[in-house]
Amino acid sequence: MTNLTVEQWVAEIASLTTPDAIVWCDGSSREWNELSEALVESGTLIRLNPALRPNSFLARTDPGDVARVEDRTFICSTNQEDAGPTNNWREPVAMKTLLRGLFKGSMRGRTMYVVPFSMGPLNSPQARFGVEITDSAYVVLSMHIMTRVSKLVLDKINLGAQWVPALHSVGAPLIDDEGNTKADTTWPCNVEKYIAHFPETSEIWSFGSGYGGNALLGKKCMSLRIGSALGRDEGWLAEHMLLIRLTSPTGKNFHIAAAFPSACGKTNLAMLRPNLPGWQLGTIGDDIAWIAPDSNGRLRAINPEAGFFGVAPGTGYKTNPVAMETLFANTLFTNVALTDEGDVWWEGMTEEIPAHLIDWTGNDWSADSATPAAHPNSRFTVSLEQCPTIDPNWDAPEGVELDAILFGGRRATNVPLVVESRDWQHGVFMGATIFSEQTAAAEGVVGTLRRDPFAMLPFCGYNMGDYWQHWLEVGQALEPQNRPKVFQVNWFRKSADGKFLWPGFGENTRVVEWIARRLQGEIDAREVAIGRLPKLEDLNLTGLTIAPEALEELFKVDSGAWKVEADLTEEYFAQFGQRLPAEMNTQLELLKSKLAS
Ligand code: GTP
Ligand code: SPV
Ligand code: MN
Repeated sequence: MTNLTVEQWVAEIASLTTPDAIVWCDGSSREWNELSEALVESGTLIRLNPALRPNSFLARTDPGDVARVEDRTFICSTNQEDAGPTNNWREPVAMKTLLRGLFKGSMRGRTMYVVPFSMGPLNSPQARFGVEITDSAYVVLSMHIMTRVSKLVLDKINLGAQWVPALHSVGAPLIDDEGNTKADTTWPCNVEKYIAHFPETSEIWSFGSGYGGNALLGKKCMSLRIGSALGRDEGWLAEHMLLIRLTSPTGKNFHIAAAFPSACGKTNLAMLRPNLPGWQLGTIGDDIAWIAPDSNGRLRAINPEAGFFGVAPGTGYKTNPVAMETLFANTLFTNVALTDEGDVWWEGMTEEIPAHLIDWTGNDWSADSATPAAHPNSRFTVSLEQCPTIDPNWDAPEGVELDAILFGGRRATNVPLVVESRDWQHGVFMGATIFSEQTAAAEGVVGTLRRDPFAMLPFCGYNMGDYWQHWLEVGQALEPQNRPKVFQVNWFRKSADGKFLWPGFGENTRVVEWIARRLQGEIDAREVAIGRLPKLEDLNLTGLTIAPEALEELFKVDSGAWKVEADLTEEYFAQFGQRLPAEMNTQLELLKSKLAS
């Protein structure tokens, strides 16, 4: 943690990056209006038709800056072992030297914004503070929505609260080394990108990208990578999880957190509109949960964010009506298509495809175009408060008591619709072994199956083996009856002809209903090698047409395929060496022996 005051740090960075002006941000609507108008003027934002979508804007990024850049993301700990085999490591002193070189003069001709923000309600014991310095006004606007930007944060820091210095530059100075002025572009960025984290000093340096998790530093950088390292040291968990309240017809509340890899359905489940009579859902968070033991010996969770940065494609009135209703106004869209009426469109938003659009690259588009109108990772940025299903306790400083944790991924094969773990240790094993098909949320080949333990592969700020150990310890410190129950779900299993076996979306209610009934101890389950499956008669299928063969396929546990999976797990675990918790091997052996019998 830095000993500098915010003023000292800002002065130091200003003398390094040499901006034209420094603006201290306060998160006010006046600031929003001024910055958004200036960005419309300069062409970075397009104001949408106010009659259709008031106070909403479209940004089109540089085509080379459209997603998180995982191979440019670094964990800079003194020892490489502490970053572990799943992270890109750099030695901190060398990295700082390299970064200082890049940041030198990087804000010439631009304004440097100082954005004090809180992750979590300002008065929550679980909240953590940060200050982002950025030369992107688009980032400031996004931070307004995604975090709590307030000068009150500076008061807290002045009174001694810890804070994370988070430095960001798009790396596109408007004056070159010879003093010549360059014309600005609508999406300045740099081909060279570094998203660097220093967990030992809780610092973030991000260079070259203006997009999403690369640039909105409160999100993945602070709330997950720095947050997970803080959580390890302080006894809590920073997780890539949605957070919901589920209420049964008899009024019993269940709080559920779920970790699915990027673009695997968190926002959709967080906004589920239950389609079974009497069940209700409250949205608390859609991407990140901070979980800590409380004085009652239970785990409590908050959503540290204040907004949604959600995937646009696939979001429509049929799949996610709650999201569609959330986006009625005050929304920042990035890389979606523009309609002739001045509104937005993306694949999957409506069944009817508009005859003409301007696509995310700014070109004319028609239904017979070869490329999608919206980028596959195009997104909406909108306040949680606009969500019609927002939970009344979504910003309660004390958070909510956690009853269940779900792990999921995109698996065309093997993984059943839902499996319950036998106990906490088995649940940690389930989380540690998640395999998922890669999506467009990060640069890389879409569809490749990769391990994404706890959906944290790109987000864990320290050695993944230590992280599993920390999970084991946090759970074991709780009385067994106080531990959340752990489940694995998979909405994405496919038939031999490549079709999804499960309708998903609103129909996932049937799965969470079963989970809630298990939590209440109302029903039994079926023991199999990989855990506990529903008895088919307990799964509420009223009103759903699904072929009996599809249902059977959804719950099929092919022991041959699972033996192969167990062997792959053994190979995967080997890379962690001494850092692999012994319990993980115990669980693997248990799985193998159950598969053999
Ligand atoms: P990040 O914001 O990247 O962390 O993604 P996310 O986990 O919040 O995923 P999101 O809910 O935005 O869904 C990603 C994509 O998966 C979208 O195109 C959705 O339409 C699709 N999707 C979500 N839930 C389901 C489901 O139950 N079944 C199917 N087939 N697709 C789904
Ligand atoms: C994810 O990729 O998990 C996201 C989008 O939520 S980003 O903020 O860009 O990381
Ligand atoms: Mn995410």
